[in-house]
Amino acid sequence: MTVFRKIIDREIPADIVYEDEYCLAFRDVNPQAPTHILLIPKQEISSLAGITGDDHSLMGHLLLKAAEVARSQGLEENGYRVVINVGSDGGQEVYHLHLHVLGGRAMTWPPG
Ligand code: DGP
Repeated sequence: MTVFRKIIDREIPADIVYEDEYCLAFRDVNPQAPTHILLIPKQEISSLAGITGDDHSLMGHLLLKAAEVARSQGLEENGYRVVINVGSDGGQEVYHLHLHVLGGRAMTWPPG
């Protein structure tokens, strides 16, 4: 079980900004931008590499909600970045699929 399951189950606190039947969004404990939100499915999927065809509507839902959360946080005008880290080279630390929604500053490219 990961720390994100404990957040879903309210076993540990988080600053939750959005929740529905399928997903939860909360502020990253170690923000890398003025606004840094994590959006996770309630279903336990370890990483993007673990999705299957059965997850296609859930994945679409997550992208729609990432855009909605960004809009609700006032990020739409200046733009923002959505990131999914996958595996060790991708920098993934928590093995429960999550989308990072980052904004409030100009992002650089290429990413580190
Ligand atoms: P990643 O490297 O893509 O697996 O990102 C994991 C993120 O999760 C990282 O930015 C820090 C965040 N994080 C880890 N533990 C907690 C926690 O207990 N609460 C919150 N809010 N964020 C956490």
